[in-house]
Amino acid sequence: MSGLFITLEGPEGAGKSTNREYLAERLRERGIEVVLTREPGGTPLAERIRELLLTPSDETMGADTELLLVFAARAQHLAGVIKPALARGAVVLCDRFTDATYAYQGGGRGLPEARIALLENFVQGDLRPDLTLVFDLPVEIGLSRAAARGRLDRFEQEQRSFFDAVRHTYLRRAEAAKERYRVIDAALPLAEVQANLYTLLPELLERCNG
Ligand code: Z5A
Repeated sequence: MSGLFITLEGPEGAGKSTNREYLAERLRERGIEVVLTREPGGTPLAERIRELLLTPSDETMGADTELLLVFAARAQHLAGVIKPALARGAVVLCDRFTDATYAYQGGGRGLPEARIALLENFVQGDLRPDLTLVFDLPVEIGLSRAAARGRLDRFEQEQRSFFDAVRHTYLRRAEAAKERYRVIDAALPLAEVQANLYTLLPELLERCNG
């Protein structure tokens, strides 16, 4: 595959969607084809699975059910959007991907990493993001940004310890594979976050051309 697969990760309210638009603009103004997408979701069927995952319900969803739904949506998304875009050389900017599964289903729900890795290999083969931007910020700031938006989704209703584990998992993964991850301080004012993202552009452009 000749495109570039960039994922944006981090806890709720970290600014992934806002900064995904910013990065897309910077790349498009240089004539690069950018595909913006998100997980769970990205295709009509995967968006229906997203609804199942995010909508609070009286029936408790089992952790393994949640894991399988996440990967079912991912399989659809990969086949329908991500792989075709990479095959024609586009840059794919994806709001969350499998790092979120390690963070939420692994860290948050406590599922074994080996179980996640098994599904990762099954669904993705050897496809992994080329670059992952982790937007990091203290849990309370992210939750207050999410709360300001109104009704909380099924994940946002979790306990504080869940979000601590999510953040810790992201940072641990970024520390363990520095060549793939860039950690961005998302607690800074937006203009400063974007100034920091701007400094990554030469590297992104080099990878696009390489
Ligand atoms: N999930 C999972 O469990 N397993 C998986 O494998 C995957 C996902 C893929 C949906 O994600 C849920 O799915 C997610 C994990 C689970 N958990 N939840 N909830 P989502 O990406 O749709 O949900 P989210 O993380 O909650 O998105 P978000 O709250 O929209 O966050 P965001 O995209 O990172 O932030 P934003 O929309 O760009 O910004 C939020 C607000 O903060 C907005 O008003 C901005 O204007 C403001 N903002 C942004 N940056 C700043 C700065 N720097 N300063 C001040 N204010 C700012």
